[in-house]
Parts: sequence; C-alpha cells; structure tokens
Amino acid sequence: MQVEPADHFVNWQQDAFGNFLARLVFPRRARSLTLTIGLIADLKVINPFDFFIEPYAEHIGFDYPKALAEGLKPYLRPVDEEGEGLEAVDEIEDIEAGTSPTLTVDLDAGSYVLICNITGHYDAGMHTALTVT
Ligand SMILES: [Cu+2]
Repeated sequence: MQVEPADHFVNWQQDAFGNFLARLVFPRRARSLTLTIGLIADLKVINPFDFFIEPYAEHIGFDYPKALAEGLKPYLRPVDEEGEGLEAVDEIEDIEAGTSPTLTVDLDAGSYVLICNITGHYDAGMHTALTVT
C-alpha cells in the first residue's frame, strides 16, 4: 500500500473477522490523498459438488432432525403469499406426485417469482425468477 502524502503514520488493526484495517493518521493538512493498493489473491479451485448428503436428506421432502430443524425454522417456513410487497398471481394447489398440470396466466410486464410453497421446497431450490417484457 502506497499512501500520498508520504508524511503519515500507519496503524494496522484486525477486525473481528480477521480482516486487516489500516488506520492512517496525517499530522498535517493535505490537498490530495492518493492510495495505491496492491492485491495478491490466492485463488483456489473448489469443487462445489464435493460434499456428502446425510442419508435422511437423500430424497426431497425429508424432515430435518429436531435439533437442526429448530435452527433452520426461519428459513424453512413457506413464503407468506400475503406478505408486504408480494402479490400472488395464481396457483395450482396440491399437485400429485408424477403429474404435470398446466397453468396459463396473462402477465403484465414486470418481475415475477415462480415458487413451490410447500415447507422446505423453496429452500430446496424450487423457485425461479421470471421477467416479462
Ligand atoms: Cu415443491
């Protein structure tokens, strides 16, 4: 890190997350401030599919163990379809497994989200954004 004006003091600190913070003190007023930051990024290849699935979670529609379910409760409840800023356009209720019902709706231009609102399904990825132009 290069700092202009060169007449300054630097105190390095670490925040709660281990990030380094530079505290700069300038003893005199200056008309300009120039910070030149060098960055070395240590890039590592990570396989996002390198994980194990617990046996209870191998099939969708599973129940989390009680201790885990308590902590996940805020994330697993169905979307509040009457929530602020939301307007349900239409829905198909109680779709039988293995069936593929069709719903046709007329949509104005805008942004929409298509969701499955069975508990836990939204979080399992059963949603997609849709933009009508
Ligand atoms: Cu679903």
